[in-house]
Amino acid sequence: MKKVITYGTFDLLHWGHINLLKRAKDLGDYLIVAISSDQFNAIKEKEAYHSFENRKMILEAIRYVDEVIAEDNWEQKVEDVQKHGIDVFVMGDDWDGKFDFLTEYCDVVYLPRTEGISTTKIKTELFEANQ
Ligand code: C2G
Repeated sequence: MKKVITYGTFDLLHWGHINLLKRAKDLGDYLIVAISSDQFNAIKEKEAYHSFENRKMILEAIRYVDEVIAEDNWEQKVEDVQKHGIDVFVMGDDWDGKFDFLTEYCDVVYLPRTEGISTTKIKTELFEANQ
């Protein structure tokens, strides 16, 4: 069984996230998603609308996702890859090159980001629409 992992906040889930998750799953047989905890989001200077628990519940409902774990820090990726027997690490290419150190442990794939959608865009447009 080929195992794939990806990391992210996945707040206000949208079709760009789904595109990423679908392509990630297509690279193997089992997809683990490590969702940033609320505490780690603070470190990333991101404030998610949905709590970790609710973002986890939403991701677990997606057909492409087989398991959801917590992402609590920047340093856990090597341990996660080894502990879960990961074959492929996947991220959107806004992270291109940032996780190449993992090539020692698994394949590293950066997939093109989906243009035209982002959580920030959703927040901004909803805010402006309600002025
Ligand atoms: N993504 C995408 N297309 C978009 C928006 C997001 O392909 N239009 C991808 C991102 O490239 C990322 C994933 O969806 O691979 C999750 O995006 P975010 O929730 O914004 O995650 P991020 O804050 O980048 O967290 O340790 C890694 C970090 O936790 C990544």
